[in-house]
Amino acid sequence: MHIKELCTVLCVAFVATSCGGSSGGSSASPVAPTTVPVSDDKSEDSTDPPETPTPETPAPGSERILDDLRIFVDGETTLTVGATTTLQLEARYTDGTRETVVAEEWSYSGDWITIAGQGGTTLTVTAAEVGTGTLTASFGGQVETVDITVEAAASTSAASPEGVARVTQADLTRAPDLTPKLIPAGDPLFGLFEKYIKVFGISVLAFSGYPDAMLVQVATTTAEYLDNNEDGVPDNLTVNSQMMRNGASFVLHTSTATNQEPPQWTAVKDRRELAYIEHTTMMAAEANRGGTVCGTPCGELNDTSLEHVPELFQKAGYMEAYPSDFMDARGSTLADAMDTARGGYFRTSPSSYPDSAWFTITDPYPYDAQIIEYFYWGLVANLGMLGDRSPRVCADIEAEWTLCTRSQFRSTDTGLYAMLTDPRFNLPTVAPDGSYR
Ligand SMILES: [Ca+2]
Ligand SMILES: [Ca+2]
Repeated sequence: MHIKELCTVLCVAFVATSCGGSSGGSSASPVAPTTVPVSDDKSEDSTDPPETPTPETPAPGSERILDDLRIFVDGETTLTVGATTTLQLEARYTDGTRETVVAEEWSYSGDWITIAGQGGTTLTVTAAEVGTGTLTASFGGQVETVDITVEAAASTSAASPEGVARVTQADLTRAPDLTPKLIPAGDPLFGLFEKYIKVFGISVLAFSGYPDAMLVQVATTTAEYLDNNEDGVPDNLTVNSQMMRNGASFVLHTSTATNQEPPQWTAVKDRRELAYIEHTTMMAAEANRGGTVCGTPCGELNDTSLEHVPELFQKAGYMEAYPSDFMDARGSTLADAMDTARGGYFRTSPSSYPDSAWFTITDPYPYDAQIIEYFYWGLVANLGMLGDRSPRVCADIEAEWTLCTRSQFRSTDTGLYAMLTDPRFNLPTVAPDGSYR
């Protein structure tokens, strides 16, 4: 193996340059340097930042004598494939002074890392493949070695320390398994939630008592919206990465009280184990397969996931991935479209709107909440999920939204329609039908 061959060379160099020297800190064994863990050698120093180089220069006529070298690693000495770290070399002198120096030579054993860059006193290395070995620097006739381990990148796709329900990098591009899974004993969320399904960048968390069939329905709707062409990968990876980073989660509960926080959520929401979740959308047990946006008022089944999934991917995904277009504040492209739809800018809902307005919500929502609502109405109208699907819905919603059919929406709300069809955003073009792939 490369490691052995090159290590032999380095060991020879090590013996030749350090035997009998005053290199007290360099305890790497000349017999088997790759087996000496750096933590045994300099556990106090190796991961600390180097002290500020001492600027003092030797007094005239005197000469500093090099006593020791130390390699400082920025971050971990265990890397994953593809990770980068930086190293610096510090020279320590017999008079107690020390300084960061430019190594005369850096070398390493094997192919497990590559030198990605060298500038001044800094060396940048990238982990190339799984392996362990040493990285060596020479200066002033001495040699110093640090052990580095490279682990498989797959380790980053293992269950997160935040628990099995936390979306990982690997989940982002993996076709979701739409069967409910129990939070296992020992998991950080065990006892808080009962079960979960992960769908690309979103985690669907359900409290105990939530019907499995509805959990599956929420996850299915989520998959259909996020992977609208149903090819097994999300249509907008940027948006899903954003949702992964901020822990976007559905919280499925069994409370039937409307307009108040579900007690099951109140009981756990401030737990430290849930601190990674920055965006949530609550959903009661009204996600019926075959249901519609209109639901009961139209004599149909409710499926509130059709409304709530767009709400979460707007606020936790699109808004943060494309702030100038989707931010829930005045001045974004979406906000401008909404102001047109309401016949003007209204910071809070007015009691009446200009006759030209078609988004005429009077519920006392703040401006940011109105934008999420507006985005939802436009999206589902464009997907034909209102009057095209449930003709009776038009009368039910007309106090708030009057563009009931797809054709009404497209011919009137040209601002939002342009956003929904902008190829940069890859928004859904087909209504979810309860079946994914
Ligand atoms: Ca897709
Ligand atoms: Ca489908």
